Amino acid sequence: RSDELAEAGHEQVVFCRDDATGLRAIISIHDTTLGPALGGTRFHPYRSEDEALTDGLRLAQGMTFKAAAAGMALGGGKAVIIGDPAELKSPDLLRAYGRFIERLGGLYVTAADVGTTSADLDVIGETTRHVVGRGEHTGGSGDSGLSTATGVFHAMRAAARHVWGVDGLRGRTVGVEGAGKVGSHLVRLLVEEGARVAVADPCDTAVERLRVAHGADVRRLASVVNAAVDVYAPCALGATLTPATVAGLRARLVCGAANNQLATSDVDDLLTERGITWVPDYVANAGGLIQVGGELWHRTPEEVADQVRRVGDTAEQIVVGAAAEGTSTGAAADRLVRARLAEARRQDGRP
Ligand code: NAI
Ligand code: K
Repeated sequence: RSDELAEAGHEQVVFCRDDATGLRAIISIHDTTLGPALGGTRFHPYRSEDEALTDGLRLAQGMTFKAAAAGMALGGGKAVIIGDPAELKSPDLLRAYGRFIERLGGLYVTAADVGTTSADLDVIGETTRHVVGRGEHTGGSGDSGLSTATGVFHAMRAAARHVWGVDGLRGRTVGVEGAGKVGSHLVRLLVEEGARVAVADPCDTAVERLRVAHGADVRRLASVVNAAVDVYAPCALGATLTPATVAGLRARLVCGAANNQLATSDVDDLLTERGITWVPDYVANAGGLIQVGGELWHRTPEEVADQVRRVGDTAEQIVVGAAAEGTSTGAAADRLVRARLAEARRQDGRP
């Protein structure tokens, strides 16, 4: 395992196995300083247990940062189930998995991720109380794409004020990569704001739906990362910011929903050197976590919407703070997170 992960200092890692259903899962709890570790369950055909562990540990740490940056009383955790969901997933396996979560007594709370759906969470919820993100008919808050898109939108507006010195995105051209559950809502919010939108998505139906809804306000490009746009919004896959794409970026602002946007950690500094403002991914895309966290505390939709709006305030604090201190935005966001964790430990009387 990499030194980086060893240094991350996870609190607890639980290996789960149920031979009757073929379940092999790893629950990684990174940090519970701020609250219970919340993070989704990824169901993926990892090639080895080691690969699954590495992915789970990395994702769990990411959740600690996402929750702390959003100012939530939540820690970071994530679970991975090893196997092809299309072949291995069964109600019995999900129920067996739920029993393992239940045993942790609420220290870990699960949600959906790649390979799991709200319907799966309903089944997991038959054997554990510690699950959020279920369907609306079973008391959950439903799909989180709109909350995530709204948070990205507020972050983008706040950062745009810093970049161009004027409020709003009217007249700016925004390149949205990925027109899925998040990207499609983001496109609508941008069009309503008066921005021009270019979308890239290999899926014809996803783009066609947007063209029908918004007409000439949305055009399609094969790729937006190096297109002539003011803002680049990665909302598909991670790792699209590489030394090569950053060298070719024409946008002055990067703000999107995709997780782990930096292909390598040095890209953060390359963006700063080129004078491009990057809203760190885990800051911009916290809206979904805010929504499912709201389920835990029985928040009203208005309270959740208000906290999603504050994603913009956090983004502003980070881009302004980075500029003032002459660091990258990634470093400024990490500083904010470490300060919040240290403050919480101090209040608990912990070293
Ligand atoms: P999704 O699966 O609904 O949509 C992704 C879209 O990207 C699909 O339409 C797909 O065709 C398209 N796509 C795939 N490869 C592409 C490429 N190379 N170029 C352009 N488009 C491509 O996923 P969703 O839920 O919209 O999430 C988007 C991203 O945001 C993911 O990285 C996800 O991890 C992240 N995210 C999502 C949250 C949520 O609440 N849904 C919360 C936080 C992060
Ligand atoms: K997620």
